[in-house]
Order: sequence, then structure tokens, then C-alpha cells
Amino acid sequence: MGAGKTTAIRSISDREPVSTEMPISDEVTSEKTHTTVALDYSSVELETGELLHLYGVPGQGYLDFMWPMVAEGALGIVVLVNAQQADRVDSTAHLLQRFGALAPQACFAVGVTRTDLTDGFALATFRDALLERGYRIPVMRMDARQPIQVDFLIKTLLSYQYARSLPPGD
Ligand SMILES: Nc1nc2c(ncn2[C@@H]2O[C@H](COP(=O)(O)OP(=O)(O)OP(=O)(O)O)[C@@H](O)[C@H]2O)c(=O)[nH]1
Ligand SMILES: [Mg+2]
Repeated sequence: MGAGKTTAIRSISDREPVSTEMPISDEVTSEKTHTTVALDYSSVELETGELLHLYGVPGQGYLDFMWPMVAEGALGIVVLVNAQQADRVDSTAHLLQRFGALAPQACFAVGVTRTDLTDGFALATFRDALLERGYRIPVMRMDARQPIQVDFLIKTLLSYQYARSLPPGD
């Protein structure tokens, strides 16, 4: 929650996203005034002219009935995690495991947000903890407010569809 899904989708969207934001009555922080109660949706045109559909779904377990609706046929899945979250490794691994089962065909990546607000956060340590659990996937910092960073993560993810080992050399 609050990892930046709505912000990221809005950052790179070609159109006004479909959003389901509701005011948070019991404000956790002053900057976060709304939360997504269902999902975010938008689209962005790729360089190839294809339309990429973007869906943002909450990661809380009690909303997991929505996950298959977006995971089925998905090209790629980004797990966004707020670096400030104390259980960031466990919660990311849990989501990767759940979505991996729902979308075995998809490519995966992890975007870590709010690292600028998280003292002592080390990306390498976080990535290694996921690696130890068997998740060998791109893991990068991403400020959801910065379109260029969101765009880069999405393009990295899409490029992984074509990733295979190199052909044997001579
Ligand atoms: N400082 C900082 N703020 C960030 C960064 N990434 C996102 N934010 C802010 O963090 C907040 C994220 O809020 P949302 O986009 O609503 O997050 P969400 O994942 O959609 O949240 P829920 O729908 O409630 O689960 C926004 O205020 C963003 O501006 C970052 O890298 N650094
Ligand atoms: Mg949201």
C-alpha cells in the first residue's frame, strides 16, 4: 500500500487514467490523502505503435480476487514496493510467488520506491534477499513520480520477453 502504483501509472499515461481513488479518512501521512479502492487502468502507446494496457491492483491479500483478472494473459508484472515498509522482502517475495502462479507466462520486475526517504536502504541487499529466495529478476529503484524512471522499468520488463541465453560462441 502506498508504493506508488497510481502515481506511476499516471506518470506515463497517454490519457486520463481510470482511477478509483477515495479519500483516506485516517491520514497516515500528510502527502497521502487518497487510496485506490479497486484498480487503476490506463494505456500508453509504445514506439512500435502498439497499445500497452496498464493495470494497477492493490497487493493486500483480501483484494486478491482481483489479481487473476489482470494477471491472465499479462505480458509483464511489476511488483512495486515501498522501501519504507519493514517487511519489504517478505511482502515482495509473497507477491512474486502469488503472481508467478497466476501468470506463469509473464515477465517480472520489482520497482522499489521511496528509497530517498528510507535511511540505510541498500538495493543490493534487497536484491540479494530476493535472489536467495530464487527470484532472479530485474530489481531497480524507481521514483513513481518520474515518468522517465517508470518508462525505463516498463521497457526493461518488456525487453525481457526476448531474453534468452546468448548463442554459444566459437
Ligand atoms: N519521495 C518519494 N515519493 C514517492 C516516490 N514514489 C512515489 N512517491 C509518492 O508516494 C505516494 C504514493 O502514493 P500512490 O501513488 O497513491 O500509491 P499507491 O501504491 O497507488 O497506493 P494505494 O492505492 O493506497 O495502495 C505519492 O504521494 C507519490 O508522490 C519516491 O520514489 N520518492
Ligand atoms: Mg493507488
